[in-house]
Amino acid sequence: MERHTLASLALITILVSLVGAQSNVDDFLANYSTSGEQQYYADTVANWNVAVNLDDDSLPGLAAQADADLAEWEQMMAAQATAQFGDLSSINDTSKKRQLKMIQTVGLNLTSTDTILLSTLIINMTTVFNTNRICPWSNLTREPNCSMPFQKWWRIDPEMFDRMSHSRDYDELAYVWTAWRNISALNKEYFEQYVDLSNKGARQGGFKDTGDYWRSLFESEDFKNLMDQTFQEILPLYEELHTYIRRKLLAQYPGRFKTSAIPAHILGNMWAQEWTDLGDFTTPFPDIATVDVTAEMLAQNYTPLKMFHVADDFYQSLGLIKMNDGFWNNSIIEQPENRSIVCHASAWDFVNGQDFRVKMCTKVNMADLVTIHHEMGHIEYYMQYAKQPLPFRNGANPGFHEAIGDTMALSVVTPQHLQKIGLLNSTSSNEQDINFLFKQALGKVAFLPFGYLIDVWRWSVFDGTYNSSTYNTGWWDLRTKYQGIVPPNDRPVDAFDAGSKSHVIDSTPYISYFFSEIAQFQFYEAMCKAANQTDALYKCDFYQSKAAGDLFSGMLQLGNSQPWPQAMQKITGQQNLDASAISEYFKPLRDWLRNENVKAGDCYGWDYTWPDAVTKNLNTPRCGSTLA
Ligand SMILES: *[C@@H]1O[C@H](CO)[C@@H](O)[C@H](O)[C@H]1NC(C)=O
Ligand SMILES: *[C@@H]1O[C@H](CO)[C@@H](O)[C@H](O)[C@H]1NC(C)=O
Ligand SMILES: *[C@@H]1O[C@H](CO)[C@@H](O)[C@H](O)[C@H]1NC(C)=O
Ligand SMILES: *[C@@H]1O[C@H](CO)[C@@H](O)[C@H](O)[C@H]1NC(C)=O
Ligand SMILES: *[C@@H]1O[C@H](CO)[C@@H](O)[C@H](O)[C@H]1NC(C)=O
Ligand SMILES: *[C@@H]1O[C@H](CO)[C@@H](O)[C@H](O)[C@H]1NC(C)=O
Ligand SMILES: *[C@@H]1O[C@H](CO)[C@@H](O)[C@H](O)[C@H]1NC(C)=O
Ligand SMILES: *[C@@H]1O[C@H](CO)[C@@H](O)[C@H](O)[C@H]1NC(C)=O
Ligand SMILES: *[C@@H]1O[C@H](CO)[C@@H](O)[C@H](O)[C@H]1NC(C)=O
Ligand SMILES: *[C@@H]1O[C@H](CO)[C@@H](O)[C@H](O)[C@H]1NC(C)=O
Ligand SMILES: *[C@@H]1O[C@H](CO)[C@@H](O)[C@H](O)[C@H]1NC(C)=O
Ligand SMILES: CC(=O)N[C@H]1CO[C@H](CO)[C@@H](O)[C@@H]1O
Ligand SMILES: [Zn+2]
Repeated sequence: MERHTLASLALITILVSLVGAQSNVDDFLANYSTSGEQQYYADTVANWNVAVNLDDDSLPGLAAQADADLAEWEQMMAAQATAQFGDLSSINDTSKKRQLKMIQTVGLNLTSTDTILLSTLIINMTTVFNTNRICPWSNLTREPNCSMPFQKWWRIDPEMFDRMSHSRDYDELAYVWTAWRNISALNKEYFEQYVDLSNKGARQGGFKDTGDYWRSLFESEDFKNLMDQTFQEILPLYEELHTYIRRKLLAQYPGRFKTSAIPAHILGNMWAQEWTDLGDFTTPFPDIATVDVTAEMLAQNYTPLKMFHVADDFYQSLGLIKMNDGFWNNSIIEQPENRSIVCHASAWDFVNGQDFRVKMCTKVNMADLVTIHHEMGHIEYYMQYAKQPLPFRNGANPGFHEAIGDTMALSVVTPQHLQKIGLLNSTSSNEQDINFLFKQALGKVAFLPFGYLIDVWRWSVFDGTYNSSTYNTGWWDLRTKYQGIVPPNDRPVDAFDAGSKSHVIDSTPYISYFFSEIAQFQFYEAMCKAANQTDALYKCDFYQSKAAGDLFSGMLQLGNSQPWPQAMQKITGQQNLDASAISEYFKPLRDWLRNENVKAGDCYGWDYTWPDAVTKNLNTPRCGSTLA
């Protein structure tokens, strides 16, 4: 492959500006798409290879080089576009103008050397994350047993995840939680270097810092404010759930905590981001048949492959595009025995219109069935917009991308649908409905403050509000303020607890998940209307509705060819992100929780400061203030 040095890049820029006047926009854009497909393909292959084989030391270097080649090509095209078309004031066609504007913006603008360094830092952090292990906990002595052979030590996935979900031993949970953060702290120096370098690239790309660049992808004036307003809208719902769950946890772990904010390690998840696994002792009506179909899936000998086919069938039932041969041939859907891979599920677009893959360490359970629909949503979006010009082969914004598969899953997990596919004998009753909505809330409502705060934290890191000596105190300020949780022990001064989350160290923006959690209910509501579903929103299953599928694909096919409010309009008939659909969905549960919390005479909220909250009693926060 031809390599351009910086000097030749400058020369090309000069040459192009001399002869550029004659070139025409269509030629330039056609060339951009053709050569871009090759560039993106090569880079995607190199990064895929690393993710599926962390044991091969030669692969990270190749991926970093591929990233640098791609970056160099993007910079060259940006320079050409600017040399030929200047500030685009002479381009009248809005679509072409939008494409050229995107081509002229490279985001992180770094030299090859710096791009390689940046990629290497991220890969190194990912490797630390995915290859370290901790000593297993001994049930006998109730402490870690480091005499076990290394092969039996616990990985983040599946062993640590499994213990965080299923252990009900307060001390074991605290051990796993803390040990994982000890590993995370190994990445702190890498992360500091990553922040500096990424910011340098953002500034050289014309942005204030990396957070400014990431937010620009949403094309919204005052995006921070839009997110904060949206969060405030759903906060009262979160507080009802928080209050209810805290009461259950106080009963489950009597005397173990006295804080109004909940200890972060007992919420059934490594990051307390979803509380779904607390169902065994928090379900509103425990005697009613469970809405979790994991046991039934196991009884029916479901395999990961079968789960993927169930998802593909659902998409096809709406008339959407089915997964292609390459998808089935090349995806990795089970954790290999013989090597480390990045287990965190992901969906890959090789940007050549044919090659789409998922990588996932699938387990047979209901949560992974939902995750499969999520990842397949990314693939469906890739396939739907594959015919767009290259610059538009993206989600309407990054939040849309996260919402596609989740919108499908909202329909799939309804008892109504699970009954249709033979996984549940529905006994539709009020109690079952509340159990169902409660399970959904442990996943989706519990997630809202977490989905919001990750990037509130990172924006503040990138803009310098937090520096390396305040990473951790800043992190816990936000965790307590928004989620109402506290760490189970005093954190060491050099801790890097934010780095315990994969998206933070692999440089994946996160606010998109928050956006998605709101928008997916808007999409779902719109598709339910198209399918003529007139019952309560949370009961809607649009399985087999071509009308719903057509509405969806009309939006998906747009890709990023128009600003996201246009895509929102296309599916919902209006342009705004809006929490009214999620609020309507959870309304029966919110009323039920309110009633329970009031009956128990409980207080709402928590102390917003950390670590002071650790020493305060439960009843200090805003008793009754959200009861109005
Ligand atoms: C596009 O590529 C063709 C051949 O690859 C070349 O002749 C033409 O000048 C290019 N056009 C532009 C606008 O770069
Ligand atoms: C992974 O890398 C190791 C070390 O280079 C190599 O032996 C192995 O064959 C690779 N596995 C796959 C599936 O590529
Ligand atoms: C763009 O529009 C302006 C004013 O509408 C017109 O004068 C100009 O010729 C147009 N340019 C092109 C390239 O079509
Ligand atoms: C990445 O990790 C490798 C292996 O541990 C190390 O040699 C290299 O210096 C690290 N790279 C950076 C940029 O820190
Ligand atoms: C410890 O107990 C848990 C159940 O609480 C069990 O799943 C696990 O296998 C036990 N571990 C060992 C090493 O026996
Ligand atoms: C610790 O692990 C070793 C090696 O497997 C085993 O022999 C020993 O019994 C374990 N100790 C406890 C307390 O579980
Ligand atoms: C975490 O690291 C600290 C030292 O920084 C050590 O004292 C502690 O025992 C470790 N905890 C676990 C659970 O690994
Ligand atoms: C990238 O940085 C170089 C060197 O500072 C600069 O010449 C170029 O205009 C920048 N490109 C973009 C697209 O910002
Ligand atoms: C998928 O695998 C089958 C069987 O090995 C093969 O015939 C087919 O060409 C492959 N298709 C793609 C697109 O990889
Ligand atoms: C539903 O009930 C029937 C009859 O009792 C039983 O055979 C079947 O296994 C049940 N299916 C599920 C999914 O529970
Ligand atoms: C939905 O209902 C409307 C009005 O009754 C009807 O015109 C339309 O065909 C129905 N659509 C579907 C998909 O059933
Ligand atoms: C109520 C509200 O937020 N309205 C906004 C909806 O979106 C349009 C266009 O994006 C804005 O102009 C409105 O202010
Ligand atoms: Zn995703």
